[in-house]
Amino acid sequence: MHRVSKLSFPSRPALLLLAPLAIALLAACTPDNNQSTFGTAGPIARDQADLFIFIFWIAAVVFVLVEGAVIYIAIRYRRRSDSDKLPYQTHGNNKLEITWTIIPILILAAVAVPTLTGIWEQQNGVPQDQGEVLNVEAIGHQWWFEFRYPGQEVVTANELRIPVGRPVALKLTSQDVIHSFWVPKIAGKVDMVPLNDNFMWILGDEVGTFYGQCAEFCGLAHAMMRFRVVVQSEEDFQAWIDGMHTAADPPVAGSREAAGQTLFAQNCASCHTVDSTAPGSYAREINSQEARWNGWISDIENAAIVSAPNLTNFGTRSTLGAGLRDLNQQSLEEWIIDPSSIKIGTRMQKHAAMYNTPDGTANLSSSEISDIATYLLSLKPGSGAAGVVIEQSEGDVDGAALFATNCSACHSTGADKIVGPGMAGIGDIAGSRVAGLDADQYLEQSLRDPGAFIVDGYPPVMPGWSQLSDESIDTLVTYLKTLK
Ligand code: HEC
Ligand code: HEC
Ligand SMILES: [Cu+2]
Repeated sequence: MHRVSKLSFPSRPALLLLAPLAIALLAACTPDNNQSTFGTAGPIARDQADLFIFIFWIAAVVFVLVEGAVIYIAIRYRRRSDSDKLPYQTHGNNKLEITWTIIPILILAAVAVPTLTGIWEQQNGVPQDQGEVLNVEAIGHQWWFEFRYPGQEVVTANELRIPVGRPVALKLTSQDVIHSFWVPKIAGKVDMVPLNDNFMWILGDEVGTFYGQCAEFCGLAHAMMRFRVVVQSEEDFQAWIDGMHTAADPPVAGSREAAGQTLFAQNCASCHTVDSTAPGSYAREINSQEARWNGWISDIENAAIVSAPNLTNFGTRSTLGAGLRDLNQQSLEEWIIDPSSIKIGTRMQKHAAMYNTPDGTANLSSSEISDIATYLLSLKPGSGAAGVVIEQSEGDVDGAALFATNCSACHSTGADKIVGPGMAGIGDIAGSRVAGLDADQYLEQSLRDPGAFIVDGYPPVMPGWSQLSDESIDTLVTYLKTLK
């Protein structure tokens, strides 16, 4: 007779080793764990957790009854002698079969009622009676989250701020592959699908910071694609919105921040916007992000630009690298030197020209890196009135600085194409672009009404500059003509 062999000896300690692992995994379920779905902080997550507990108890009862019966029958009717005689064989028992068909139907029906009503309410039922609904668009990117507030004209990344107790209607989408939006203690999970909008609403009913995580495998750094939801009092939230419309104070000439600003304009501004505070800059950032995306798509291997987190008022953020690290001078320097020391596979390291070095780390000295980090951390709402354009102090408008802050995201001062054409030699070309306009007229017109002439082969994404003073426009035109 064939005997089933016992577990061979060495595998038993291996099984014992699994016990601590199982305990460690279970520890993740304690309600205080940052990503536990049990300690909830909003009605959606609470309904989901309640539904889970309800189904869990039904499953537990079914488990105990079925396993109990199996064990009881196995013991009660075990083989007691060596006799090979078959026991009495039964086939079919209508009463029993009808019973065990009906019981699961009843159980599934009982589970379906709260499940379906829950799905319906969470997808369609943004409550209108709990204060004005806040609309937010969340966009997944490999490997970070972009958040746009169309009503407030604010765009930020990786830290979603919402007012406590107010419903937030989320439009979820993705720019590349499928991601999933999940904030275990507040709500989840809904897929973020390219070219397709999904909707959900959330509400945080406790002030605090909550962990979010991409919940759909999306490539190499999927597990490192996190974010935070910061639930704030209504006043703090409004103050944040106002701050996002307040430009940082320009760095003092000669300071480390000033050096950092120039280095940033040269190395980083083609992908990152830092000045989305002025009126009109929201639309501009959405255009730029689209243009960066198209730039990347058109040459995925060698593109010099790709859509990237907006860094406006970055100094007010608390995390770095999509929720991976606390943000401070040291972590920020590490990130700039070598993003993959914090997160593998970033498009920043793959495409930013400064990482084109033998070991892939930044082609900048440590003091330059430190200046850039100091500058980024200094980006906080300044003393200026809301919506001020970044210009140098009055009477001292410097063309290079104006260009660095307003134009260098899309134009290099050399021949390289970024989003728009490189500006080297523009003074010579400008006079022959449009019949009847000399160089000065053409350049000025290009700035005052960018839609008037579109250079062949480029997307019509150049924003208007109505917010720049006449003096600044003149200064820019003069500066452009110096670029050879
Ligand atoms: C080719 C485009 C590109 C360039 C150039 C670039 N970055 Fe980035 N940057 C990215 C992308 C994409 C990410 C998102 C990476 C991720 O999280 O996967 C990023 C992320 C960041 C972050 C983290 C943002 C956050 O929300 O946590 C910082 C800070 C940053 N970059 C700073 C810089 C600095 C400083 C420079 C110049 C020295 C620079 N970047 C140049 C594309 C770029
Ligand atoms: C969001 C990206 C973007 C920003 C920011 C931007 N531009 Fe442009 N610009 C473009 C694009 C794209 C073109 C080419 C298509 C067109 O003509 O509109 C262009 C064209 C131009 C041209 C015409 C070039 C030619 O060869 O005829 C000039 C001049 C110019 N930009 C100057 C500026 C200046 C100065 C600033 C800053 C105040 C600026 N741009 C900011 C995208 C941008
Ligand atoms: Cu993802």
